[in-house]
Amino acid sequence: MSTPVAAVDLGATSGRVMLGYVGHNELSIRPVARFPNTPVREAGGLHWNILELYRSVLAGLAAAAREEPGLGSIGIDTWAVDYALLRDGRMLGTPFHYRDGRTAAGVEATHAVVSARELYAANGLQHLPFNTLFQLAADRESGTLDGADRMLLIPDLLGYWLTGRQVAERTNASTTGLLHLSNREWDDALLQRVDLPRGILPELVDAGDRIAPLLPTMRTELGLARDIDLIAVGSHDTASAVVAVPATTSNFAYISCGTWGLVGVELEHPVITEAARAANFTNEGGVDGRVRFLHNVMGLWLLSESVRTWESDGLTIDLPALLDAAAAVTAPVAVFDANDPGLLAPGDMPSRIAQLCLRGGMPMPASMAEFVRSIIESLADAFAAAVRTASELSTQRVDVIHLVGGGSQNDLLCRLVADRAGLPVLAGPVEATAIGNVLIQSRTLGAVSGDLESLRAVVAESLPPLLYTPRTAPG
Ligand code: LFR
Repeated sequence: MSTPVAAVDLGATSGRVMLGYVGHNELSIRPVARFPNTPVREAGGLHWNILELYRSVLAGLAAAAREEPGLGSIGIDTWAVDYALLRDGRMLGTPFHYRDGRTAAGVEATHAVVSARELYAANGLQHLPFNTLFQLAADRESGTLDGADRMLLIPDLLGYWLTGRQVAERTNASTTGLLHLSNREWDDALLQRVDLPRGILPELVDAGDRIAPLLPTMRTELGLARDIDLIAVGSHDTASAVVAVPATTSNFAYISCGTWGLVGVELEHPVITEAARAANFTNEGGVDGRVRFLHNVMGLWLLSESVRTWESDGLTIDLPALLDAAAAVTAPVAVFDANDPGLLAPGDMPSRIAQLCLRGGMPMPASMAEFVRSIIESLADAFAAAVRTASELSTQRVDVIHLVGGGSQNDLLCRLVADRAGLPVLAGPVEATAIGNVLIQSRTLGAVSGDLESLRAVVAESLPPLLYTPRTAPG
């Protein structure tokens, strides 16, 4: 029997604690707790309800310990870029949500001293207005940084509360914009140039490292029978998801589709050409030193924010029925730019989409079903285009697209991506992120061994993906 491990996986709309079991060529995973992640807006901005999330994580871990008293370890992953500021170990304020608008001031202040080109050469990141370095610059400009002596990314913050040790796991640290691409160490020269305090950044660790045992008080609180370690996993959720792509060839692209659609290829070396910068492709750090060469497409956010708008207008939405109705739409619908930055902030998504259609001279969706069809067609179009661009820019051949995460359950999306890309789509697993988290813990515990290819073979064997064959030739 394999040693059970607990994966804490927090996404932008919901969190979960899963129990995972990995043995030689077998893997299984089951949820022990699921809870919503609902941001809160106050006069000062949009925030994560971090204490509520932490409470839910603790309750989930306690449930995991009850179900599996022999629990072997814990790993934590969340969305990237966001952080808490601390002083003397205490959190200052409530972490901001990356969709908060305060970052514009940080982008401006940063670009005043270092150009977008220079930044790309140093950190290899696509420009996203919420990259950590822009958020920190905004905090410096507003005085929010004053008095802080530590910055902890969200998974590292939760890990600190569990173990008392402050670290920065490298895959997630790579999304800050403050790691140098050449050695993936904190970039002292850049920090100095952009006037951010080096001292707030903790020691770096790698996925697979043992961070520390849980604090004795936490062990008691969770009802754990013995000492266990918090193990660093790909703490950036997308890094964990890419670990669990059930690829059996090296010529694959991935789409990790949840709130965002992260579309790209895995590489050994970064690509920081001018063409890659212009296409806004990022070189994020992957597990085992791989490079996640990808582009952020808006993802299912477009759908969830539309549903939220309709519901706040008093409408009752039956999402499965709405998706069926969208699949049955036969009239041609508008394909808008799913990468449009105007779609980033929370708000009235249907109106913004209608505006995009109007500006593009495209037919306005006439019903809710047509709206949803238009969203999914537009996402599929952007996904297919990003796969093509990733392949061209990296010269990595792509024979198959792996679509993992929540979006892999959306039959229409998978079918349309296959058709628009002219490539087979292999859909699943849905819980790729938690599985990647479980696999890296299990490798550290010795339940499984080998490189990412061996881990992926275990996923492919245990959770075979669903094939969508394109009805068109490659475009
Ligand atoms: C996906 C994700 C993306 C990151 C975005 C913001 O959950 O982690 O990879 O760009 O959220 O953190």
